[in-house]
Amino acid sequence: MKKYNIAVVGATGAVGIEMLKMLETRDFPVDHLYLFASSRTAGQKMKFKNREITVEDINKINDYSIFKTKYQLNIALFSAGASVSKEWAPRFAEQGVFVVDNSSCFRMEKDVPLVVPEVNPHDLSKDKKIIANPNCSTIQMVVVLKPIHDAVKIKRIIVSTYQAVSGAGGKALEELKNQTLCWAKGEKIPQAVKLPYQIAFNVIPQIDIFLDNAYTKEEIKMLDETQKIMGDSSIKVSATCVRVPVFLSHSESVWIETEQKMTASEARDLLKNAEGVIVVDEPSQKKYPLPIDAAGQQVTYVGRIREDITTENGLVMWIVSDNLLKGAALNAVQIAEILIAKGFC
Ligand code: L14
Repeated sequence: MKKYNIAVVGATGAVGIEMLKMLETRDFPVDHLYLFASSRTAGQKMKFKNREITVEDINKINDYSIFKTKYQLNIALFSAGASVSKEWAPRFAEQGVFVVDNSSCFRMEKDVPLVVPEVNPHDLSKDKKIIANPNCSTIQMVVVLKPIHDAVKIKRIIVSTYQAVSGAGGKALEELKNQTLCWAKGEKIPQAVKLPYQIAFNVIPQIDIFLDNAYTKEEIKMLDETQKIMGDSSIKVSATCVRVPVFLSHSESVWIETEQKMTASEARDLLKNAEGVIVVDEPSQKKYPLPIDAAGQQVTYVGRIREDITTENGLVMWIVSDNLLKGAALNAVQIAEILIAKGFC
């Protein structure tokens, strides 16, 4: 079986670490693996299968042709923030390397496919070297909604998210841990640094910056990205994105209005057969998706499916998935798997 040379840029970050795990647990056909990060964490050693790989400082590379000649890279997985992506993704792509970029940098560019493998793998092509990995909250929502949209056409989505702290990175995770420990010891809780306010024992209705229309950027990403991935600019999305004191997995309360009616039991049957989706929906048994159950899992869970009592063609549901896996690292690795399966590299 052919093997491929892979780079991970941002390897030491919360998502980068999961990218390595996904490549390993999914038995991705890796030949050489190159790890890059900024000078802050370069030099660190990371384990991959039985190998120990030293993280290289990306800023020490000034001859980009080595991505092709010396490293012979096929695919680079990026998760080092939008500014690194903006600078470095084109330098890899110009050397013929496919870049799967987890940042928001290129997502809405016309010639950049924005891909969720269960939804729009057909948007990938051999000559579009930069591919964007969507926002975590958007990915888990469209995986569940696409089969419903295909069946009865979704007109409108109203969603509130309950987003885990890991979305804001490893330092934010430390912040939640530390605040909780201080509280438990009866000590004064230190000032928040990574998040806008104390997150322990709190919820914060702000993720990313505010825009002129009073929505946050995260909320507008859910609108723009849903339309692009679903290939339908008529779908309306109004989101409220909220940070909750959960380590892993985003949860979402999702209300949809459809053109034709779909009953809750029809939706359940449809979603039972949907790729990457597991229905957990037995209220009488107290069974519904929980973030602590979704953490570490490679699927998206949906439950609490019910017919809306305020409108004819409405459904309400609860969607949960690991934000670092399907919301980031897993989706990126799945895109890489499709590039290989289609023979693009
Ligand atoms: O657009 O939970 O990819 O802080 C991913 C992490 C948006 C914010 C993105 C979070 C970001 C999100």
